[in-house]
Amino acid sequence: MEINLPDEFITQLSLSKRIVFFTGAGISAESGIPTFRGEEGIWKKFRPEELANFNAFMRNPTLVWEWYQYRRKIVRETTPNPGHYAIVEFENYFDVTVVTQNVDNLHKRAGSKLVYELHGNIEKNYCIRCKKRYDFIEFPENQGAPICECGGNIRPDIVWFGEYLPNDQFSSSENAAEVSDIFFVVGTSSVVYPAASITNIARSAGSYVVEINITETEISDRVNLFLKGKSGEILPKIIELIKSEKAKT
Ligand code: BJW
Ligand code: ZN
Repeated sequence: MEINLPDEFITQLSLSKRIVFFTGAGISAESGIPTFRGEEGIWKKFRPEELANFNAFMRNPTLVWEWYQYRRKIVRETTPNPGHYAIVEFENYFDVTVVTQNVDNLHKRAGSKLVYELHGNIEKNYCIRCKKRYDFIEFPENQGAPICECGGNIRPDIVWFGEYLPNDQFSSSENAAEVSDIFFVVGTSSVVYPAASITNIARSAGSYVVEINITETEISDRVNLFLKGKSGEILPKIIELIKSEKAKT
């Protein structure tokens, strides 16, 4: 795949110190994890209002729990892809912050050091009554929704529709966007709020916004640079470019 990296972007890289990667389901697509929207998206088969909100969970905890068990299995069987690893490599050259909407834990598994998780983590759970944590525990399959020792339901630590984002993760992400020199928006449709508002913060603060996506999105006409293609191919190309520029100096 031939990608064209304009001189303006190359200059911008050479002047930059702080980089934020704002990522969505598309960065994990090449690991085999389905995205949410679009032709291959999971919401084609499963309706979000039936599975991804608290009322749905209370109506049918087992249905919702089994849905997450199914997704956990997919996540555990996959590995990070070259896109995740390229982001880790950026740490050799810049101060990198990853702000992810993904719950799949793949950035951390790849080795990224600073990751803010805006929509939670599928490997984490808590009791809705006493808030006891049940993180990184493998629950047995086909045994229904687990119950805490206090009698409350255990739920995945994922932000469902209508729920607030974790305040510390969100405000730290806003701060990182505010002081970033380059802000990459990778593999997200940018339709889910308030997460998508982080890009507006970066843009208003004067950060150079680069979008990487296989298709144009809501924000493509408002970014400094749109790179069309797979993140697992484009991000390693940018790393190659950085290495060759460093070799010149
Ligand atoms: C590639 C690629 C490759 C593919 N390389 N690219 C009306 C207007 C505005 C807002 C609202 C509204 N009605 C309701 C709201 C609020 C709502 C919202 O934003 N809804 C919109 C959908 C309309 N937001 C909320 O409810 C949030 N909370 C909130 O607002 O709290 C305040 C409040 C409190 C109380 C009452 C009322 C308000 C919470 C949002 C939580 C989102 N949670 C989910 C997870 C669900 C659980 C689960 O995982 O099962 O988070 S939804 C889902 O979408 C998930 C994702 O993180 C999120 C974003 O999706 P993402 O990552 O962008 O994926 P896709 O599939 O959309 O896009 C993938 C992209 O990748 C595509 O562009 C592809 O082209 C690309 N791609 N392969 C590069 N190889
Ligand atoms: Zn409990």
